[in-house]
Amino acid sequence: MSTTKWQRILITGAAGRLGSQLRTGLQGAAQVLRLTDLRELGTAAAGEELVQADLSDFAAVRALMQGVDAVLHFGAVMVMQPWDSVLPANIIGSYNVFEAARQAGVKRIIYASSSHAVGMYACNDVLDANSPPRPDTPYGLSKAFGEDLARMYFDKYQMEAACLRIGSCFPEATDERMLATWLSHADLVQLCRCCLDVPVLGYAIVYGMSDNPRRWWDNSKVAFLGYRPQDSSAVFDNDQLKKAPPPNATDPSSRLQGGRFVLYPELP
Ligand code: 15L
Repeated sequence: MSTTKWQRILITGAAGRLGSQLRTGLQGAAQVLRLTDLRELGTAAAGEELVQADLSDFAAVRALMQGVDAVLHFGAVMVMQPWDSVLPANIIGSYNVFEAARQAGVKRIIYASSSHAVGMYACNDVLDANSPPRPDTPYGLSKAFGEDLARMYFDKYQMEAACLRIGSCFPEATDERMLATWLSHADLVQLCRCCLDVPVLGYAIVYGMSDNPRRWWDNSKVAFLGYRPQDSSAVFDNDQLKKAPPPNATDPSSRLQGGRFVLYPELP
């Protein structure tokens, strides 16, 4: 279901892997989509405004926020990155986005958190909206910080927020872990639309996964969002994936939800 209740939605990280999916998938979700990234954004389609900006520059973020009433904050460095790049991009950048949003009177933020905010839980733990972070990397730590930012700006200023603990959002599931963590691009778009459309969002922690038969996450506490994933990792559960060595119970990368990423920085 599309909505036009939003005047102008800002998407950060709009040239990125997921941001570019939102750029096309959320067409029509607002009268105007303002897209920002550090990188080149190409040519503006109808209803788009393109602004290249560095999220670690507060003045630039304040300017980005003018006239915006909802934000999808997907701008960040990727998971296997050292603290030196995580700090300006994910920590300072996210602070700037939330604070500038508050100053501009933004009503709602959809924040791209990550399964790496909870990557140190065991694969046989079942997590829900009340599960506290257990980050596995500097990146995961920055995502936990972003969830706390969202919590504070909702509690103090009633700026509504959904923190999406996104699993593995790729065209296909390519390893055994992804049978649990996979999120299709279409389901990501649907999830974001649900968070934009729901009349009252409040503060919500949501797991970004498709309708996977194997699962570690329980979204029942956020059923009010109406998210109904249409895709499933079952279609990838074939001999190709089973060629990989079977999980070793003592190896942290098989035992923990963050998978091989929990080994960072020892194994890049
Ligand atoms: C993430 O948060 C990354 O952005 C993505 O590249 C994947 O590696 C994903 O996690 C994952 O855990 O598979």
